[in-house]
Amino acid sequence: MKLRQLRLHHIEMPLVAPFTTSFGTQTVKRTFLIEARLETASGELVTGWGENVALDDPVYSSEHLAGSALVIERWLAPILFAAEDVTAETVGHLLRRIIGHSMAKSALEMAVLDAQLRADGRSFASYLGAVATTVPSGVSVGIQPSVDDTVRVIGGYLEQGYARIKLKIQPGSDLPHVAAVRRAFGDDLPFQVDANAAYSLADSSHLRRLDDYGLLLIEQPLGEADMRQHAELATLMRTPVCLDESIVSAESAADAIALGAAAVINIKPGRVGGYLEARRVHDVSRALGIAVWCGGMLETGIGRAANAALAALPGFTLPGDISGSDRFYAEDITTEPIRMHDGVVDVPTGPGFGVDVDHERLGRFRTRVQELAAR
Ligand code: NPG
Repeated sequence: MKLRQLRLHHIEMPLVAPFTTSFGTQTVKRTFLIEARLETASGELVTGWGENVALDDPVYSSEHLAGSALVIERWLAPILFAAEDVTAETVGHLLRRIIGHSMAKSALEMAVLDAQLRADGRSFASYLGAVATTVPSGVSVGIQPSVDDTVRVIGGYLEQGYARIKLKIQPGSDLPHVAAVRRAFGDDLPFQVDANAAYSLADSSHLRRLDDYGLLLIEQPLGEADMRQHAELATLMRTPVCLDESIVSAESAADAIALGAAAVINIKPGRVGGYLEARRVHDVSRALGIAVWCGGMLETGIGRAANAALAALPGFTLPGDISGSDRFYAEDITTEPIRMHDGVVDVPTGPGFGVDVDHERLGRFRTRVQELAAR
C-alpha cells in the first residue's frame, strides 16, 4: 500500500477519577489518535486508526507525548511517505534507523494495520491467531490516600465483577494496604501489585514481607535498567517478579528470562514498538515457559479493542489490565464503549480493530489536528 495522508488528532479526555501511581497523579488523558489513509494496489483508499500511549511527561519511560508527535512529523512520517510499499509487517523495519520512540512507532504501525485489515475485511484477532473469544478483565487501582479508601475502591470494582485486582504501591503506601485488601476480600482474590520502579534492591527485606500475602506477582519493583538487580531480588523473595518498564523488545524479554529477572512479563504494545513486536514477546516467552499478560496505558476504545485481541493469544495466561472503557472514561471515543461483563471483555470480531471512531465525540475532545502528507 502507498501511504497518502496522516492526521494526528490531539485529544483531551477527562478521567472519571484521578489515577495515582508512584510517578504521579493523572486527572486527564492527553494523547493523539492517528488517522492514516493508504491506497491499495487496486487504487482503493482505506483508512485506519492508531493510538499513541506516551504520557505528557517522561516519567514512565523516556518517551513523552509532545516528543512522540514531533518524531512522527519530522522523521517517521517522511520515511513512510517515501516508501513505495507500506504494510503493517514492514513498518517496524522501515523505521528501524530511528532509535527508540517505540510508542510513536507503535501508533503508526497500528494505523497501517487497521487500514490493511479493513481492506482485507479481516479482524485483528483472526490475523493474530487469537484462540479466545473473551479475555479476563483485570483492573488497575491507583494509590489511595488511606487504607480504608483502598479497600472501598477495590470493593467497588469487585462488585462490578472484575476478575483480578492490581494495586499500585510505593514506599509508604504498600504493606498495610495489601494486608487490608487480603483481610477484606480473602485469600482467593486474584491480587497483584505494581511498583512502577519505586524501590531499590536495598528495599529487598521490606519487599520480602509481601510474600506473606499470596500475591500473583509484583510488577517492576526496581528501575527500568536494573535487569541484574531484578534477578537478584527474585532470589530473595517468593512472590514472582514481573517486568513491565524493562521489557522494550523481544530481545530484552529473552535476556530478562535468561537472567532470571522475570518470572512473568507484562506486554504493552506501545512500550515494545507495536503489536507485531508484542506478539514476538508473547512467542519468545511462551517458548520459554514464561506467563504473559497484557498491560494497559489508559487507552481509548481503539487501543483497548486491539489489546483484547492480543490478549486472546494462547500465552496470555494471566488476566490483563483490560478493563471496560468506563474504568477511566464517562464517554469513550469509539461508537461503542468496551464493556466488561461477567469478569471478561469480548474480543472484537469486526474488520481491523473492530471499533469505529465517534466523530462527534472526537470533535468535542479534540484540541488540534496535525495534517501530514507526502512532500
Ligand atoms: O488499565 O489502562 C489501564 C491502566 C493500567 O496501571 C496501568 N497502567 O504502569 O502499568 C502501568 C500503568 C501505566 C499507565 C503506566 C499509564 C504508564 C502510563
